[in-house]
Amino acid sequence: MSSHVARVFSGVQPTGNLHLGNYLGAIKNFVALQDTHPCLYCVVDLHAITVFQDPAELRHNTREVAAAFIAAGVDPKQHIIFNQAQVPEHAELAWVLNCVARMGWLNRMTQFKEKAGKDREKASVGLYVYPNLMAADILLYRATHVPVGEDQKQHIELARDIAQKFNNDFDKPDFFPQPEPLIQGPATRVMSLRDGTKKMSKSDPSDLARITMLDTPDEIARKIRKAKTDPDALPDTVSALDARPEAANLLGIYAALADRPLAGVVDEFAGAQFSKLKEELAELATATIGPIGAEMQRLMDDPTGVDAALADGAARARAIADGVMQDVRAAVGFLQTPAP
Ligand code: AQP
Repeated sequence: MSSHVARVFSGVQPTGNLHLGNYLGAIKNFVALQDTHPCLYCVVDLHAITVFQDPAELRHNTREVAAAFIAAGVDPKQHIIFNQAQVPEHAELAWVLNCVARMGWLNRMTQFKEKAGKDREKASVGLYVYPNLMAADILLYRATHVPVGEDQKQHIELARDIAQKFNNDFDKPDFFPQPEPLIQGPATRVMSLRDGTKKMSKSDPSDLARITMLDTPDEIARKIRKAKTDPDALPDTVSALDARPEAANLLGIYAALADRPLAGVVDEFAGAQFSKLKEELAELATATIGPIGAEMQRLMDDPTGVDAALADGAARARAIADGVMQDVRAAVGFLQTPAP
């Protein structure tokens, strides 16, 4: 039995084009967890620079992700929202964990292989050790639960392995908890609207592939209208969706936005044409995402409120991180001079 108190941590990169996949896979679940857990939600700017970011855009995108957290319903007073660079202990713990994690473990990470592509020699060293920084983000707060989309499962498993090796290496069996991924809801892997076999992603060259949190109602409706389909009517069982990626994606998005189980949504649209589903999905998406985008826009018009929430959150995050980092330094054997 772990003696650690339950605590939630998760992060989103400020790399622009925040989309429906980020919302349904992560941010919507952040909001739900606030009722049951103390939560820290981080704009992970240190992760973003593993691929070059224009500095002015990085500042803008950092505020935009924080605005998305708040607009979606995260309460920055009851919980903590902050950007990673304001808490330098993330980088400090990441260094220690670089020395705990093994090369062989990182070599298995599929996200690095996908993001580095064929030209692996030209990828930044940061992109390669990204999962160690992610483990540091979580363990710095001894977080026990991490709400993420399906694509992050392998990184959380690595964080568990790193936590366990640290505990074993330094003979402190309960030093770090084993963080649990929370991959929840009917849309844990939202797919591209142009290709139901590809993940919806910020970097897809086609803007039609994703619905962004700042799309206007007209843009949302247009993208759903143009979404790829297949020629058949919608199926009447969930298992039939295995062979129907585009139907699976649109029905999954509908279920997640409506907060309903997928089976009920499949029943409702069984035998209908895609056009009916698209019409109702456009209406639902506009009603649910539209107000969040409008509130994000309002917060971004004068970002002083967002900046204040991030500064206040960083100070409170740092108070937790400082205590854990002192324990880490002591465990590793770093000499610490007490403050005068
Ligand atoms: N398509 C998705 N479906 C469900 N969840 C998703 N997430 C990302 N894409 C989907 C979840 O969103 C959270 C924040 O992700 P991130 O900021 O780390 O961004 P990312 O994974 O780099 O986003 P993209 O869109 O996948 O970017 P690129 O274009 O770089 O590949 C995470 O919890 C993630 O699981």
